[in-house]
Amino acid sequence: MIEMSEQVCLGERIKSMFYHAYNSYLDNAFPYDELRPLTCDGQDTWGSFSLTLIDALDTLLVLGNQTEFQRVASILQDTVDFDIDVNASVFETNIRVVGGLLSAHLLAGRAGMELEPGWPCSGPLLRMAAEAARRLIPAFQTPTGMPYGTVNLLHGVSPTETPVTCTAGVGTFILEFATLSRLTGDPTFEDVARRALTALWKTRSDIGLVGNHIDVLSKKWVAQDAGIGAGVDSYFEYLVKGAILLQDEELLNMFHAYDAAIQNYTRFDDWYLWVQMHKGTVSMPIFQSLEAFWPGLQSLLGNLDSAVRTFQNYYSVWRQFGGLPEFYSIPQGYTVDKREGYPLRPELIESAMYLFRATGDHTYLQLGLDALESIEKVSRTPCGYASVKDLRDHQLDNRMESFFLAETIKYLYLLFDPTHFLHGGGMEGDGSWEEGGEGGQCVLGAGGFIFNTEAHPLDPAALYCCSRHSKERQELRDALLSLSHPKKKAGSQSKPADERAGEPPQSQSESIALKPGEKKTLPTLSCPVQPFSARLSVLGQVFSDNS
Ligand code: DMJ
Repeated sequence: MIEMSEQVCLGERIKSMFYHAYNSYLDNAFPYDELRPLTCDGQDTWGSFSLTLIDALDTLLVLGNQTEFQRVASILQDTVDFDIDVNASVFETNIRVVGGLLSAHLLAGRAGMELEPGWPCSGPLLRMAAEAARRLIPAFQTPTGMPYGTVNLLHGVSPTETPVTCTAGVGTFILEFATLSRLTGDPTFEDVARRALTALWKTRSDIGLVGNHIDVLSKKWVAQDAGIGAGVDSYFEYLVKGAILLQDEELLNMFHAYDAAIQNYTRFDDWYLWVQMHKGTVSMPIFQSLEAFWPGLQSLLGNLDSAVRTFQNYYSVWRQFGGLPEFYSIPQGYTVDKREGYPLRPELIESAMYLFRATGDHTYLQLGLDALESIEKVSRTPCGYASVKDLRDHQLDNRMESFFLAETIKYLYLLFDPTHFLHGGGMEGDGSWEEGGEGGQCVLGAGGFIFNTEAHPLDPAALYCCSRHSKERQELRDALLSLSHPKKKAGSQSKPADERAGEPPQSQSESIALKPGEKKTLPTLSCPVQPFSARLSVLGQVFSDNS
């Protein structure tokens, strides 16, 4: 049992871990992407956009530091430029940069920032997120709609770019891209993400599984290992979280179909193995540290028993090594050659957070305490926290990935703070909701928060509110157009989505056709009131009617 007073102290320790790493990054590595914690300098890794600062921005607010959040948000607006000749990973830029900027934009109200009229449907951080995402759109212009893995932010896709990419690299866009579309009113982003998802869904095997790497031009599976870990993981995560964020039953149905095949072919004693996607025969009997997000995802779906048992398996590996090795051979009960490292990944802590929220069982706090102690003991350097190259002898690597501050620290902190506003559950009047939108008609945070795969929280209420504003504006526009051009069909002035790509989104705060001083009255938003049939989305957790 970890008492409340101890949980509060642990929260303070986690904060000081954050500032040790964050201040070292600012002092020694900014404006590079990442800190090198052994040589105490910086390097560009996934691009050249001060990645750690973007990724860590919302963590500042999670830890309660409004002033630093405001300062950094303004530095980023002044210094980050996406108009650069850099080859960037489409996946990583989306989850870390677009996701980080979107959540910072959505949290800007709570951070006490000066908000422009119309926020959260407009704002400088939202425009930055849209600008970053727009640079990724050329990657989606393939015959299948599945994106290339890499794009040059200035020139688009190189003619020599490989068409082979991983499954997660195709199916991990719907959260950020639908958020962008629904906040800005520009459908391009959500359209390309959905097209990629539909194309991927159609490539599943006869037994209902997807492989690991696919050719986005020919739709041929190049690596045919099916599993829930590296190369695939966040595809499944986004089907579930996309279903919750967007109240989209089709995405949930896709996940359930995959899950039936996953349970049937890959699950053994609550471990998940890798199997051949067409035959279902075991190809690799290993557990990968990236798979540790799965119990958390299961808990969102209400599959608690299964989640608890799988978590116990993974926690036993953590206890064996004081961290999760990248690969672990299940039959041998040991690490796999050349995969003995632990780059300070968040996944097991993330699952612990969801499972503690769902069960209140202190086993999950104990994992948090174990993680905190081993990271302090093994990884702390005078200049930050270093990835573990080998968990057997605790050799270190000169790298601190940006997800350490975006995810690992954030989930650890949230695990020990069960009343944090990001867990949702606020009661009206307790100050945990805020207003936004024109005339304060959006009640933000009322529907809980959905974390993207880089732990950046997104607010379903903001999406709902802005897309409703946008729809109402469109209806008004159509009505006015049909008055001035009675023969033109309503809506016919809108360009198709592909023609709109590259144009700036229409501002949601722009006032159209209202007389001076006139204000359109909108009903107050609480949260989506008509979820899809027979399922309820409550505070980010989906339960069956009979659960
Ligand atoms: C993060 O960038 C994301 O969580 C991603 O989905 C998987 N890899 C890292 C963390 O391990």
